[in-house]
Amino acid sequence: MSNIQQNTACSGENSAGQLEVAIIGAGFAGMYMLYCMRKLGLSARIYEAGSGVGGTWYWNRYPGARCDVESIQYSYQFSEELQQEWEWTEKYSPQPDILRYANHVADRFDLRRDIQCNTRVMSAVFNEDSHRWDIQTETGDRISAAFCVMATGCLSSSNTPAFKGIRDYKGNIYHTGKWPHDEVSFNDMTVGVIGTGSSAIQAIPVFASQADHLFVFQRTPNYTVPAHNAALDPEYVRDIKSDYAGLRARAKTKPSGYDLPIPPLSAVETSPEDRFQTFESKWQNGGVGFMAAFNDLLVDAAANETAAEFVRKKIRETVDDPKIAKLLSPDNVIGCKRLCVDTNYWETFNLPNVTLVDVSRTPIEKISQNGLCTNGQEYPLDAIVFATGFDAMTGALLNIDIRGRGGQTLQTKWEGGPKTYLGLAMADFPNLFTITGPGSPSVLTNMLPSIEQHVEWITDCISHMHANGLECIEANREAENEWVEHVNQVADLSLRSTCSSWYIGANIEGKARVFMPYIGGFPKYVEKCNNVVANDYEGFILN
Ligand code: N01
Repeated sequence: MSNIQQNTACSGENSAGQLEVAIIGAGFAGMYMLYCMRKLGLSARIYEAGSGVGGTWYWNRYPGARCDVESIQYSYQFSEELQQEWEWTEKYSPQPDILRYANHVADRFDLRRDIQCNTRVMSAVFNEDSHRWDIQTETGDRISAAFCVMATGCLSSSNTPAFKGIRDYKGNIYHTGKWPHDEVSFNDMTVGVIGTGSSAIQAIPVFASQADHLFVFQRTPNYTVPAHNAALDPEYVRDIKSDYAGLRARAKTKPSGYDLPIPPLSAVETSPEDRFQTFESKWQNGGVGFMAAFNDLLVDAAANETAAEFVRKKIRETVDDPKIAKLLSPDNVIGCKRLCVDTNYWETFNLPNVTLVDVSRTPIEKISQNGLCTNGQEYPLDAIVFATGFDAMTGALLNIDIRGRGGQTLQTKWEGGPKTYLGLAMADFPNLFTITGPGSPSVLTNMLPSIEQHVEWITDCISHMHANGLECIEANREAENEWVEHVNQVADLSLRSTCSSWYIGANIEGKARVFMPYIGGFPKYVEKCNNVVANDYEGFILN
């Protein structure tokens, strides 16, 4: 690991004015974008709402938070030196390690002098006279930029359901996606957690180890597989580092952008005994690779049910009380909502200080002064944790007042669901790019390679424009419509589009129900992006 002194703050001083590229967000996407713009010799600056870099890993610092994609792969590949010098110590790194890595990158590449923290962007308006973006921040900066790059993240706008009485509650309320920087201790407290998604499933075993009593308010049970996290074997790391490029190249041939072998085997065509052995070996290996046991788990309902029933059996075997086991057992498609990865989640419900409260039929009525009310009963609580997820993919963008040609707002354009060309750009919003926007593979892939692919595409595009004296690039409406239609069509081929998940916006009241990420897989998507360039930026208008 480098001994460069880590500076967790940003050092970019407040400065308003003219920029070539304004970048919104200092997560992994924003930082790499800044790095690439500097390489092109362009003036670029990041505006970041938080007080430090790291994006998701800056905000989601709840106990138990870790990445469930192997860190060896959930990392940048643009710098061989960085790959070689950084030492991941665990298979699935905890949040503090990933945040340390983000800070290391900021220092290693001297990014901080162009990162302005504590600066929330409120609006970005395309000025049709100057052909530039006029950007305003909450702190009063006014910036004019030729290009505006939204690196705002897919899961960064937290969702707090508007329960009655929240304001009257006397205890502390936390959201996993906006966890305080100071240490939170639940020792000797009675704590309630709302939600049983990935965040809750990681946090619940930790809360249970601290709290006097933990109440888990569950609306829908979720499938989870064990992480079997472990320290990384230095010999394995040496092997990877001796051919990191090989690993990265293999990963890019996989739909998930993650090097995970997918056997050419169908679950329904495999004998029950062999099928069980395959699931068991994937289970013992741990992690999201469980869904790669067979090639038909996400396209064939009968195949999917074999995996679902395998997990339900594990729940019955692990949880002592059959009634609790039943309540914890999902009955829908496994992998439809994002599969969770845990450490001792089911086991936690055998502890005497943990109570599962089913709110599926009797929703949470209100938050009272002293706790939470459901089914006519008040649960007195010293603290409540909302593990209630995010307004995914579109929330962070729609929180900014973005206006394109003719003053058209993004809110209006996306009324019926997000519309983009390749998840990268939009008709009527010239010179505005979204990194891992809706309509790109993003959340269905390993985010880091997807981010790098987008940043490099945008960088090549801006470089092309400069080389050819071009001022504006904008998706053409027909190409955008065709892409949106294609994104919907491929979504329909997968079981993933069949349930009420955040992928289709179902977790947010009033949000249009559209399957937002592109499910066609990383290689197909990259091929499409490359073909667009090879065909002279097909589907874009340049002038
Ligand atoms: O959020 P979620 P999350 N009353 O939306 C419940 C990524 N991630 O933060 O299912 C009662 O999955 C809701 O219930 P239901 C990952 O991509 C990655 O956990 O809507 N309950 C659900 O149980 C993940 O998918 C890692 O019925 C209410 C929960 O809140 C994504 O982030 C770690 C409710 C929300 O679950 C989001 O995960 C963590 C209400 N009114 C997260 N409203 C990695 O390791 C909502 N709920 C990489």
